[in-house]
Amino acid sequence: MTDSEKNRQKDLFSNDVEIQWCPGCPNHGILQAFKTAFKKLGKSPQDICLVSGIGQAAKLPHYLQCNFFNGLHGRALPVATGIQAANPNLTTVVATGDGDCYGEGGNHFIHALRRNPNITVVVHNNEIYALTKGQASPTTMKGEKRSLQEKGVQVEPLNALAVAILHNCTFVARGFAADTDHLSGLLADAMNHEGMAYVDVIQPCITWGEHPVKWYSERVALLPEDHDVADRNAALSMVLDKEARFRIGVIYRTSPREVFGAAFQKEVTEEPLAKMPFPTAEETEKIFEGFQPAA
Ligand SMILES: Cc1ncc(C[n+]2csc(CCOP(=O)(O)OP(=O)(O)O)c2C)c(N)n1
Ligand code: SF4
Ligand SMILES: [Mg+2]
Repeated sequence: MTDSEKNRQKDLFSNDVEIQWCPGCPNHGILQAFKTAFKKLGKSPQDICLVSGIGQAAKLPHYLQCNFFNGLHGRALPVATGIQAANPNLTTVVATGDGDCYGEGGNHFIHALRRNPNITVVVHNNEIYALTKGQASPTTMKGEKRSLQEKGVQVEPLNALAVAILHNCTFVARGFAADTDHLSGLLADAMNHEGMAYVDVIQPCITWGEHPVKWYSERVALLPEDHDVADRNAALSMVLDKEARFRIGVIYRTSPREVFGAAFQKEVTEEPLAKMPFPTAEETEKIFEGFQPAA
């Protein structure tokens, strides 16, 4: 490879959009991990579609050179499910926050687990609503203070990893935004997996969060070597164990099951929408005729 080819490959996913995250925010590490993972898999920008809602996490697709859809807060999962069913050749990836995915989009999260779309879901879990200045999110630990919860959060956090394992999500992992090398490996594995692959990323918020990155780095450790990723009970025990909440790696991985797009095509269309010819003007008119108000 010549130097100019190497540079082109290096910058394949970079664009010139000004990054709005705070300097030093570990979201920068997640962005880097995405670029490395795409390159590891030999992807080109046109192979990928990133989908997001609203929040600091949801800005990630702005900073990557590829297809993307940035929509409403909490609504990335149904959009990504539709995109993947319409064009199964795309590597469809959701970048979302703990508020976006488990709060406003919590209902979609549960039903995406049931449908099993062939997408990767990456949650920047900073245990806070960062964009709106530091309110508690569904993953804030009980007792921790936030900008609105001045006396500390009164309820236990949502255990989204346990919910995913219980609903037989076939790839469940935890990463750390400050360990970019490890995270890029997890993201590449997740994107290679058929079916919904879910990666919850510990992402300290250094502006509104309670602890600095160092506090997390001192606690984060790899899963034990003897952890059996195919053992669902072991995976569940791991995510129910509060002491193990900083363990990173693939927690649960099992054989793929039927993905939503395949089931959808059997029921509704003969082939993916992206492969079907555009209807002619006459055919389109005919479709609309069916929607005329009754006289
Ligand atoms: C329906 C709706 N409710 C609330 C908001 C306001 N809002 C924007 S971002 C956000 C929180 C985002 O938190 P999270 O998804 O954790 O992302 P982070 O900023 O922490 O990365 C909220 C409540 C909104 N835009 N739309
Ligand atoms: S507010 Fe927090 S999550 Fe948002 S960019 Fe700054 S450090 Fe990162
Ligand atoms: Mg958040």
